[in-house]
Amino acid sequence: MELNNHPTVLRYHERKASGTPHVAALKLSAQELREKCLAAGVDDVGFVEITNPLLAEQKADILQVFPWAKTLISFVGRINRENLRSPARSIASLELHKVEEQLAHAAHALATAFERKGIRAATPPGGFPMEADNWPGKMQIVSHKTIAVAAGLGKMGLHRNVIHPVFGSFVLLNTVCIDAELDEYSTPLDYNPCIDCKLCVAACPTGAIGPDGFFNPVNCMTHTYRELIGGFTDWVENIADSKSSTDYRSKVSDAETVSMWQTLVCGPCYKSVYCMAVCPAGDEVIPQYLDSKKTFVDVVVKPLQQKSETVYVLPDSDAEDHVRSKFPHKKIKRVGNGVRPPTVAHFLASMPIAFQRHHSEGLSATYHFTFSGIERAEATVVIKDKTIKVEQGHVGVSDVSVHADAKTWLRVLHKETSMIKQIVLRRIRVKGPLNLFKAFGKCFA
Ligand code: B12
Ligand code: SF4
Repeated sequence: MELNNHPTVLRYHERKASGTPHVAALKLSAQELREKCLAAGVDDVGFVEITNPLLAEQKADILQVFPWAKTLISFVGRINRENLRSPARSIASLELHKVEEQLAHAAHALATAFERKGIRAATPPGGFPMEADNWPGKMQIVSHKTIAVAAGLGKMGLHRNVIHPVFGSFVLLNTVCIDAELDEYSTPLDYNPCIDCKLCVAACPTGAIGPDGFFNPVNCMTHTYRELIGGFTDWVENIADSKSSTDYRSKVSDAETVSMWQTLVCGPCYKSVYCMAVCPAGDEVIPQYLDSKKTFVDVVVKPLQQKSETVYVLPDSDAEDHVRSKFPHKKIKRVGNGVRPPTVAHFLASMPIAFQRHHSEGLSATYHFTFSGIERAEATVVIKDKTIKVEQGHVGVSDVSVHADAKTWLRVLHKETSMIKQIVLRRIRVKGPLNLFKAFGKCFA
């Protein structure tokens, strides 16, 4: 059959001749769209144009996957508070799954409605699945938090989660990308709902949140994502390295194996999320806190602080010290988190994320790195006042300079060979005081 005689093609020409547009008007009403989103089951919504400067950092990544995207529809799903606050983490995890599903269904229904109107629409996931090929780099296509902030749905609080003005921290986020412009876009909130009470700092079992706004994503991830991504990798390696079932059981308790099964079957079992659970911000949440701060702490914060549980930490990390000093009744379990930089570029980029700032106390030094072999790179790392700065090239005067064969350096990081052996073999050469080089290593667990 000739293509022009095909029934589908004939209908297309008929529609075209009758003037029926196959693409709807490309400037949509923000008000109408808002009503549609709320009807689809989201709890609040805002609209951001792809050219909004607040999206500058992620614009290229979004356009690479959705080159046609003109508008981002950002929305929140409200989390039931008592479920998230429960010391029974199964209840909290289930609540998070339910809200994530609710948002995914709403996003899917909206995308279907858009497509039927001839408008391209796509629904990047709220959480998992993500682009796992990019691990341990950026696996998410969109950063929902930044979009939600630009859409006026809240601001990032001290704990780095977005706090909605009404629902507070009890929200999950999602985004739909569409190929249409709106007649009106949202503006960011003119205040931060975070009241700086620091209850998230007090409740976080790993000390990942600093009272000064510092956040350690790796210490958070090692604990709360024990059964996800890198934690899962570590579990698999425990199996691979075990000589027998008895040997495996000496590393992983039966309860942990059952919990891993739960995660695989029922969705992630998060170990914590206490930072969101204890947050009193937001119009709906704050009365309970302002009525009596003491009762709020007794009823909401203390049960989580006092809970006997295992906290997963990297050996010799700030998190390990934190549990020991703040939560001596909690059990510390030293684990790996499966994060292995695959390249020197990844190693340099991941340093600020992996930095254990309290372990750098008293250290003030500049390090020059020169990598050769499969990857050539020069970098400067300055550690002082418990901060780290990584720059390309050799900047300033170094206290220690390190020349390393790139492949060998990565093998040391992956614990496939020892640093001392490679220094003796001169594949890694260190010039400068050895104690400063050792102190550098202590800043990364
Ligand atoms: C990566 C990620 C994480 C990482 C990093 C967290 C972070 N602060 O970015 C880890 C594993 C630690 C994590 C933990 C949690 N997450 Co999370 N996470 C994400 C994800 C996929 C991307 C976040 C993002 O955009 N970061 C970039 C910018 C915006 O964040 P930032 O804070 O300015 O920058 C940090 C990161 O970039 C980080 N980073 C950079 N590169 C890498 C690489 C690795 C390997 C890691 C670990 C971190 C990291 O370092 C920066 C400094 O802290 C989003 C889903 C999505 N697709 O958007 C959910 C999301 C942010 N997470 C969410 C939640 C609920 C959590 C948890 C409560 C855990 C849970 N479900 O168990 C904790 C809370 C921790 C906290 N206090 O922030 C919600 C937050 C909802 C809200 N109200 O804001 C989101 C939006 C999921 C959703 N759809 O609702 N998460
Ligand atoms: S999710 Fe848990 S470990 Fe991570 S920052 Fe929040 S309270 Fe801390």
